Amino acid sequence: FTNEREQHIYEFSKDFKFGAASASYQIEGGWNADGKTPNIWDTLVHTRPELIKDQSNADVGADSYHFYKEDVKALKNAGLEVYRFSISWARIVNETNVINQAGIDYYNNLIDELIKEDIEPLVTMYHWDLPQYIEDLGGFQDPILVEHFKFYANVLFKSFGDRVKRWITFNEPWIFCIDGYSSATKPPLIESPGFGEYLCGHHMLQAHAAAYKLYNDDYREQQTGEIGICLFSNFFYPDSGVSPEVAEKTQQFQLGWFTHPIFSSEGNYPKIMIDEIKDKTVDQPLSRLPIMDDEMKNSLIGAADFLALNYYTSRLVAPMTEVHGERSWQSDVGVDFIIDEKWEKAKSWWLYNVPQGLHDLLKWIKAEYNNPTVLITENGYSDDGQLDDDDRINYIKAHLAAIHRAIHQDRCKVVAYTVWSIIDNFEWMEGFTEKFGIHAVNLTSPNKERIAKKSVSFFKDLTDQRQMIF
Ligand code: PNW
Repeated sequence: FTNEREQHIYEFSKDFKFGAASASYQIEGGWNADGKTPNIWDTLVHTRPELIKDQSNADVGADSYHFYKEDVKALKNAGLEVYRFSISWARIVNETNVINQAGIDYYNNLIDELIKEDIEPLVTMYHWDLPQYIEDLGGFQDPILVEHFKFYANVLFKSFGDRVKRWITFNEPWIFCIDGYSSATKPPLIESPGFGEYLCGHHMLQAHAAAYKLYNDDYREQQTGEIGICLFSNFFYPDSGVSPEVAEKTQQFQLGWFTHPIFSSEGNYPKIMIDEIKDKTVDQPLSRLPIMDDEMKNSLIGAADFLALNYYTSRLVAPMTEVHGERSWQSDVGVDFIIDEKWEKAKSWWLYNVPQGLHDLLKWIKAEYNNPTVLITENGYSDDGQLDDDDRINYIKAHLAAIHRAIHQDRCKVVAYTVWSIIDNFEWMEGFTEKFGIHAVNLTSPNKERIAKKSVSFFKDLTDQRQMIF
């Protein structure tokens, strides 16, 4: 009688799509199969294995390169209607910019299998696995990235655009720019805080705009699809003694960095971000945040048909007490992030269950950008991999309830939800020590069986009945 909460029935219309997500490096294996060249993750796990928590790698892993049909069955078992997966750039284009037919064949087979089972392919073009040869040219710190991405995007639209109707250019630039080019906590391990992350973000935006324009100019009329970008965000609440303006500034620095150029009517980086970074660049004639000229600004305004949002958790914004280096994104924001002790923690050190943050974030997006179409493309819960994953079910239900409130109380245009993840997989620097899947994978068996967890029956019931009780 103490913790009893009033229960509600939440109904989801047929138009709201449920699915699951994955990413190429995390599930495929086949790291050097059939003409695939190395990417920055292959390089990291082979040259610096000690940086991965369990010294593991994804050379084979769940081996979706060979067992993709099992993934499609897993989706079907859960009654899911959308599969968000990513394409491995280094499988499609090799270092001499020659197209690798075996890579094209692999994704053709996967897409055809999905369509046969009536599951929509939702394709991420880039989920962190940059071909090593492009990194060797400077990667996201060099404008050459834009030309290479455009070439790659053209191959994807031409090869798969007859069947793929929703494209996502980049997954979570906030993470891969800061971790990859500023704090050196993920590949390519470049430590250039206060510069590298902004340069990376700038070229990422240019590459996004180039792909969007290419789709508009050469493919949209015939293929009639949509193209968006996938952004990660927390929702930021002010800690006691911190003003709402400071929490708002933080939101602009994290999500606004990429949404303001694309989804606002005025374009460019958020003004507060431009101003704050310039203020903190006193010894430099130029700001560390690259200047967006009018051409770039105009190429980005409106350059997305939807926002793909990855939401996992929230933070409280507190005065800065830790040192974040002389310069960095964090010291530019000028705050620390802390958590509320009441928040329930998952296995991942950063993941706390704060469903209200998703509702508040969706309201923020609606108000800030005139109610864009949003797909929740990642949300999920990590544990030790137990099949009775009640905590995961509880986390997912709470977030679906938050989405439901955002849709029905606030008229936010949320149209889909793809849970992270369809199967347990390689969790980046954490290796296989944290599990996010709704299916387990028998990694030691030759057939890599996918084993349904309890959360699969939750999704099966939800998609059958289009409602849940929570
Ligand atoms: C996402 N954080 O990354 C990625 O898109 C997935 O590839 C990944 O497996 C999944 O979430 C789970 O981690 C995140 O620190 C990385 O708040 C870090 C954070 C959030 C998401």
